[in-house]
Amino acid sequence: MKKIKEFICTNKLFLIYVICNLLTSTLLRFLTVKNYFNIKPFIADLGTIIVIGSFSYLFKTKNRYIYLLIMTIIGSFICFSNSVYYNNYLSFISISLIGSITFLKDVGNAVVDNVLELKDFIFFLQVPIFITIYKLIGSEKTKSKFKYVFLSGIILLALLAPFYKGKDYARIWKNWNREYVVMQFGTYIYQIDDFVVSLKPSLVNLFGSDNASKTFREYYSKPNIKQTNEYTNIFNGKNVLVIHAESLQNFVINKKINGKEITPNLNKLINKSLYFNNFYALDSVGTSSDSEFTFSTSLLPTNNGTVFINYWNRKYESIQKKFNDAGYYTFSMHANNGTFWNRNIMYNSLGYQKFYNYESDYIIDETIGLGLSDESFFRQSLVKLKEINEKGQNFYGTLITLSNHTPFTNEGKDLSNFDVFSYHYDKNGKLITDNYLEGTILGSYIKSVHYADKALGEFIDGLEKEGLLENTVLIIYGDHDAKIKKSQFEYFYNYDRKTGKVIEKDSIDYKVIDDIDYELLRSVPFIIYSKDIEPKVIGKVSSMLDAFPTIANMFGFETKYTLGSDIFDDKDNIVVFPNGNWLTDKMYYDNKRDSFKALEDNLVVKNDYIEQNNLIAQNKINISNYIIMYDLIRKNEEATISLKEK
Ligand code: GP9
Ligand code: MN
Repeated sequence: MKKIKEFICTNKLFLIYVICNLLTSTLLRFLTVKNYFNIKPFIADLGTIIVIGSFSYLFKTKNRYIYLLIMTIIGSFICFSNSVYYNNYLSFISISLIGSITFLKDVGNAVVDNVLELKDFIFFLQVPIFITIYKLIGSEKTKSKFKYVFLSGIILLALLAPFYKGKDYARIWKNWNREYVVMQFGTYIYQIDDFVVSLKPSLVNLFGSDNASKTFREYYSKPNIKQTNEYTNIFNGKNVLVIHAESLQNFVINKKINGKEITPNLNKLINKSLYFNNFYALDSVGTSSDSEFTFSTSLLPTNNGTVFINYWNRKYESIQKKFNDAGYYTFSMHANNGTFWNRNIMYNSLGYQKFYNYESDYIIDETIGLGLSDESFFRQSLVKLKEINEKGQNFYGTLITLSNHTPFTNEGKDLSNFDVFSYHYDKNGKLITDNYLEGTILGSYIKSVHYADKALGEFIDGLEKEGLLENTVLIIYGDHDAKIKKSQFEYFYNYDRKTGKVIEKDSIDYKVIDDIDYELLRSVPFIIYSKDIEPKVIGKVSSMLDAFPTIANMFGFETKYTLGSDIFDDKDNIVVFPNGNWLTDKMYYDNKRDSFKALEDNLVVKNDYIEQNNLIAQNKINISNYIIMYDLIRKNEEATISLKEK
């Protein structure tokens, strides 16, 4: 006790450093993942802070302060960036993303408006506190305690180690569920872990590739006999236009406000199409680019960086290559910089023959948000499509929209005048106008979607007029959700339009939106239209991973490495999210919390069911990552060729 007291009296600065950093990292967890009652990350942070701080004792007394101050500033910066990142992506920042950080610049105001919040700056508070205390107490001339302090930090961590399960260690090694690692191991271990894991791609070809190849071979060893179904070959010889609809979420479809449809044109099209209304984008930190990647390859986004940026030089089996092989002209059209998301490079790997993009192919005559307005983009694209069609060769083209991108306004102005006010009569019969969604992000989003729908409607009319729909399959998907906060949906669904007030939280009519409801709300529409298709709504769960196998079947293509399923195959489907959560028609499983939500009444859950699906999800995530990181498709193809030559 005496020694401890003595240590406290003579090492005040060190203790202040520990307390400041511990409180700051704890605050980060409280404001993000909110795991207030888990002591493990707290101890893990404490141990790590002590170990890092112990190195200060290797310096002379006056330099110890400088070292601890630098560590405190780094600590603040880590917590600040994670907080900002979490506001936007509900996840923690990764070093492997540094390559994509330039995109913040292009998104411009969207970042400043939506991403930074006042609370993020609180993490820097510890810096002036630490400096002020140093000024008050000055340098402490104590003997170096490096050995003792370092060891006590290590012992603390060692004592904690048995409280983690094998599963926790597996996750720290793979680090694909970043929130989980922070929730269990605290902020600093996560950040160190991320650093190590992020270095892995560069070291990847040195280590682990044999193991990955073995797992890959085992996974694909079972013959994949594809059953035919009523959709097999139905589209042979038809052209394809895929519309990548920016931030188009499913909840707006067929929804009316004040008696008016938000998306009248999409609704009209859906009535004549195959409409998958329980469909999920599986985007990760690569947002738009992840959805393009998953749609094209039926592989998942990687948990290390972004495929379009970090793994563009791998070999992929892709929908574009299938159409190339079938003699089609394949292209993509997008009115943003071709370099955005590294598309100009990655498109060669996917197999596109041509990329019509902003720099060379579009006249920027009307700007909304990030660039050319959707209306102008579609107008100019239609002219190009006419020319392409006139050449007589079959084509497969993707059109990427832009206007419905966060912040869903154009320099602060709404994108359409869709009415999101609410009206009710008071007891004297006087008409009262309530703001309702006016002035909210959700309100701006709805107006923006209404604009995007109008632009799309004009495009479809244009295609029709030019006869381009006669022999063309039109495919539309929402690329990801709009990242609108849960509280906005709670407001939206609990607003009582008769009174102009939000229903009381304790009322039985109050619709609580929990984390899983929110995940389910993130669903996006997937639509396949063709003149001669029998319209149908497909309620079975499905995802971007299933797009390629489903479309391939309709055109009679065989696929070898796809991880999704043909949605029309007569079997249950599973949606595997890149963070390990999964969804079936029966339940949504939250991998981070090891909990689920039943989606069927009176569902009897067998443990086996969860275990089996966990295994399926794990396998798909692992195989996908292995293929991407270790370039296994290339290796496998090369091995097959050299075997044939022998
Ligand atoms: C940029 C556009 C938007 O060209 O596709 O990308 P996002 O910000 O949604 O990833
Ligand atoms: Mn996008």
